[in-house]
Amino acid sequence: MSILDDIETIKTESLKEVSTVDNLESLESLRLRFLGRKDGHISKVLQLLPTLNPDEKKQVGRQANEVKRALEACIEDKKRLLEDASLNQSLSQSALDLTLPDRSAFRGKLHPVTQTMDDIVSVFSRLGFNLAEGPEVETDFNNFTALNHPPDHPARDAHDTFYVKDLRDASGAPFLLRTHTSPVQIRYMKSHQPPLYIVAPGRVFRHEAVDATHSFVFHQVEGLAVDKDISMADLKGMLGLFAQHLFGSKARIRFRPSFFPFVEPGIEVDISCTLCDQKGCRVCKQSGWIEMLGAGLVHPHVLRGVGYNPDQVSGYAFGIGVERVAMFKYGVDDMRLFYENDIRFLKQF
Ligand code: FA5
Repeated sequence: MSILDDIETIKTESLKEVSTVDNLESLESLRLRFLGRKDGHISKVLQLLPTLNPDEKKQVGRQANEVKRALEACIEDKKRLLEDASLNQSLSQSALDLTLPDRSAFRGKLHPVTQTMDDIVSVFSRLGFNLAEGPEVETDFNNFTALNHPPDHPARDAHDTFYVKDLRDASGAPFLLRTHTSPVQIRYMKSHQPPLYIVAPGRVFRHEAVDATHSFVFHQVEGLAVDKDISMADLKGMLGLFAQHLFGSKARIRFRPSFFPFVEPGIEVDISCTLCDQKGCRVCKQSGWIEMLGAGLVHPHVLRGVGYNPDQVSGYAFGIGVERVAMFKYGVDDMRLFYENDIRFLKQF
């Protein structure tokens, strides 16, 4: 048998074996047997080349290389087929089911009181108000004195105050946890000139008994506008717009006379209960109205105290109870639910 016949035999046998081999290991050992550098059948043929005459050398060389290339391509195709088959097999055997829907992680969200506070601020910022902030630990001066509560004034008793032990300001007065957001008015007016329109959201503290509508830590959004010729009509118009933005076009407001030392006149503002169309429900306690905020025109003493001239500018201010708004918005009749942090309750908002 000539070398060319040997090459033909190698070709036929190797291609036949490649077609029948059924796993990657056998394919690799087949490759080494036929194409291995040292001992492979093809290499052995090529090693004979130096012993051949030039014509044979050319023919055998060409033939051997052609078979080598064909076999390499064939082995490569088979390898891909076997790899795919083995991947499919392991996928079908494993417990992984790629068609199952994912188990989405539970995402946290903002607390309903925070959402409500953000909503209130967003309504006022759309109406042209800027955001202002103040600290929770305040001076007695900003929380009371500058807001027209002189020392020993009985109105101070209306706010049961938490004092910060052993911490006193330069005048010797104790620091306190702010009892309302109104001191932000003082801070802002002292550092800005009118016209000014601000809202100041934040946490406030009162040493009060907790019940369905009272907490000892709660949130307020303070509003303040100081400009030329501000009147009660501006306050009423603005609060009416606010109520309609937040609770819908049917919402109405009503003013009741009240007293806060830092405004004159002082009022309390109720919003019509849109949950029951004012027919009476458990949230509005059958009255058709919900008390939501205190307000009034900034007292001339306060304006003078921050260096403004009450003959040239006037202003209105209001302080909204955020929890009360949240209760109304979500139809919750007990404020304590907001603080218990029961995930089943909070998940609803
Ligand atoms: C004040 O705090 C005034 N600073 C509001 C104000 C600002 C008046 C500017 C005039 C001008 P009052 O104590 O009424 O006012 O509180 C305002 C709102 O906070 C109330 O209408 C109520 O919605 C809410 N609120 C009062 N006390 C509590 C409490 N203990 N728990 C939860 N919300 C409360």
